[in-house]
Amino acid sequence: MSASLEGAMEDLIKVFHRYSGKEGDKYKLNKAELKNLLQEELSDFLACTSDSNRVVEKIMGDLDENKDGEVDFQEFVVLVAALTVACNDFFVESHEKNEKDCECKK
Ligand SMILES: [Ca+2]
Ligand SMILES: [Ca+2]
Repeated sequence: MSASLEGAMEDLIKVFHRYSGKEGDKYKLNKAELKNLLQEELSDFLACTSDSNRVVEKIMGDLDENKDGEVDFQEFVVLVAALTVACNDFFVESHEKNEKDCECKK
């Protein structure tokens, strides 16, 4: 699998529409669709939280900038960007930790 930004952007769009098209407005995620997307696509992320319903409520409230009760693509991208930043922090952190571990073994 090659990692390309273009491919990642395309995937992002495809994933959004796969879930947004299930109910109601085809171009927006309602709460059920958002929950479905989070469970299917970000299961590890939801797995570390004990109360997934509350997390979905919280994410929904945080994301829904224009308060129409649904998450459009623009609002969704904000979530993905925030999660990506969080993942990057984790990546950098564990990378640095690994390097330290290597030094200790020398
Ligand atoms: Ca929808
Ligand atoms: Ca909205």
